[in-house]
Amino acid sequence: MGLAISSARASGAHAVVNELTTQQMVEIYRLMFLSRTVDDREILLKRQQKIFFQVSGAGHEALQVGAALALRPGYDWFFPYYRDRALCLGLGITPYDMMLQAVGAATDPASGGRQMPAHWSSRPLHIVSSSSSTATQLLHAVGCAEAGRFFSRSPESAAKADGDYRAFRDVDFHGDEVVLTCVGEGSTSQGEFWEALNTASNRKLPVIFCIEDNGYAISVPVEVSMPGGNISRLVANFPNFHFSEVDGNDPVASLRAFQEAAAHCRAGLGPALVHGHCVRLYSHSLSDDDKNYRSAAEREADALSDPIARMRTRLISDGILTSQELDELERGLEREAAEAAERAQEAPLPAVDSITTHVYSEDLDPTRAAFATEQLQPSASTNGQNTAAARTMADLINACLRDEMRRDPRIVVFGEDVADASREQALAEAKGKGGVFKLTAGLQTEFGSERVFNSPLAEANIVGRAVGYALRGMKPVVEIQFFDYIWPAMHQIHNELALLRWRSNGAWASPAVIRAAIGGYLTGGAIYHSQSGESIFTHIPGLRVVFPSNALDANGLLRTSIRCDDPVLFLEHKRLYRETYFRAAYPGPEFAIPFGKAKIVRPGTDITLVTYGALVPRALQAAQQAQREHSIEVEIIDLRTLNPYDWEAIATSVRKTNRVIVAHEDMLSWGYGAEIAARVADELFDELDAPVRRIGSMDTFVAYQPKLEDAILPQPETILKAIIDLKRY
Ligand SMILES: Cc1ncc(C[n+]2csc(CCOP(=O)(O)OP(=O)(O)O)c2C)c(N)n1
Ligand SMILES: [Mg+2]
Repeated sequence: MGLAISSARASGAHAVVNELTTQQMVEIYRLMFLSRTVDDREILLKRQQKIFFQVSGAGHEALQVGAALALRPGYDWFFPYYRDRALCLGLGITPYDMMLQAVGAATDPASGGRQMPAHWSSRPLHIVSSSSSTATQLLHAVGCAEAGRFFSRSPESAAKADGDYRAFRDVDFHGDEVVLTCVGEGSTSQGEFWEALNTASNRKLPVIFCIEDNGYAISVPVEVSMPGGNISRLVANFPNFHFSEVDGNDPVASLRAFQEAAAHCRAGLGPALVHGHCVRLYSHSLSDDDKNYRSAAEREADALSDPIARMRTRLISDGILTSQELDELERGLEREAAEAAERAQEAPLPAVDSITTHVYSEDLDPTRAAFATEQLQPSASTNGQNTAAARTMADLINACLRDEMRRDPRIVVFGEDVADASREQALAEAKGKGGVFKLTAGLQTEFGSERVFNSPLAEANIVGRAVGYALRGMKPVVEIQFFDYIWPAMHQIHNELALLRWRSNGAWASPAVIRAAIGGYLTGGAIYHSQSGESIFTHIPGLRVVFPSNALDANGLLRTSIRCDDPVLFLEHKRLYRETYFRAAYPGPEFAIPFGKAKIVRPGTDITLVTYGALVPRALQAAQQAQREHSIEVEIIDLRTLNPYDWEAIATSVRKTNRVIVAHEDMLSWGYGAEIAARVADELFDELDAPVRRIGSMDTFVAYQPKLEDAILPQPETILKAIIDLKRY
């Protein structure tokens, strides 16, 4: 026995084979049985309370071994889900690696003790760290395939470069690579499944979607979650797809299905969907008991379809192995699993002081001095652009995007309406759209439709694909048209984009930039075009949040966001896009502002006013009036970046003024100001001569009628009143 995995794969990788060798048949069985016995060993450990969670792949082994042997680890790309133990063993993850994750060891190569067992990851094998969120990975697979295609078409863009995120990871790609992603039939109800099929189909991407259909999503049977109960019927009309519906209990049929799917993808014909019918032989996980919702007859029928028992019988009846030889093979595999479990229990546990490692990039600190080029004086005419004229925030954001896209060929821009015109021929007569606020105007025309393109109207699609692009080493700078509609992408932002680096213990990262148009004061913007909500995002570890108040800062901070190695949410206030004040000359293509560096917009001695975004000009107005009419000198601090934020600037000012107001446009309760106020109270209590005051909008939404909008959002008068009140203490 002891066949190398590669020997089974070698003859199966490139062509569809009709006959499998004896060795290949044995290898298939070996992997299937190994998977089952590792599951059984983990179950034992869980019952002994030596591990803390178990979810098995029992019943899914045949389908997955078929997938593993049809594809090439470290060449193709893999976005599995939690049942995919046999797939991952087939690709080269060892039982010991799996046990290290089960015990939560420091040396767990998938996550360093951070993720539950069965949350696979291996950078060398191209198995991308999976989350527990069902179906999010499908969009990552799509973005990954797009990035692979991009690098294949412009290989020069893969070159390393110093001074930004590109310095830290090697890029690898192959023109005929395919991306496999797996999901249960229940999870196809997620919108992200359909969003992934949409783009894979439309862009003819080499993605194989494997639907592992065991008939249940925990306790919910397939006919309840899916109209008609059969996913193959529902997806049949997607163009460019190769479809196959296969007996997933038969590893040979499954292998053939994946070989055909891979051939379709490698030939550039489009994606494939392999729908495998399999069985879930155990309960959903060890936290579930399927006797509570399944009949005995049903469970017994599934047991009769056990793919391992079937394959065993086949090997004997085909004369490949005797029952005794199989017994020997199985005992050996059981020993392997048991030894792996024993060894893993000896492994060192993660140190508590390592907990915060890899929340953010350990390689590139966006607060570092190298990003501090603010002092650079713009030359008279840099990069062909006239620097003399005062430019709006919208202009200077657009200018930064242009400069960075010229400098860094890995930047792609996509989102709703961001292209000049998807039908390029229209540009012969039309001037182009370039975003509903025109922030991306002209980018498609200059950089082409491979780098600037429209997405479907689906925010999770935008961010999910951005994760896939970024983890391959590209720099997606995507647009969320209105902050009010960021919520469909929230799952991707919170559980994927911001989390990938930490959960994979630094092996993977997705440093994408999300630009979002935020805020009110629009007169008629109403509820769904005026929302704030930045504190919801500053509450997400791993995500940088930037909120410029003026044209120059927007330019410099966007540059840092793009060069940064962390994911960034870049908030652009719609009201500030074209304001007449705070315009600036074009500062040149190297102008950058480090994160975490606030700006004293107005020096003062009496009160510190901490703010950002659209409240900066409003605070300034109030401060000027306070000086004129009440002789109060207010020091205004524009935070500019909300995570990280410049605590030193706040503390230094409060030590001087002994009074502080935190003001923002977002709602007062549970807002960003609450955090700052609490920290001031905690760390600067002795410095204070007055309570910490907060200003925010009313705890409601923003109404359409201007009279109501004015009352809901904080105005200069609101700020002035607080200034006067606070000075009285
Ligand atoms: C987005 C999301 N919602 C809910 C859950 C909880 N959950 C975990 S697995 C599961 C059922 C998945 O069923 P299916 O996709 O058929 O896969 P199976 O477990 O049957 O292999 C649910 C509801 C989750 N992990 N993620
Ligand atoms: Mg299922």
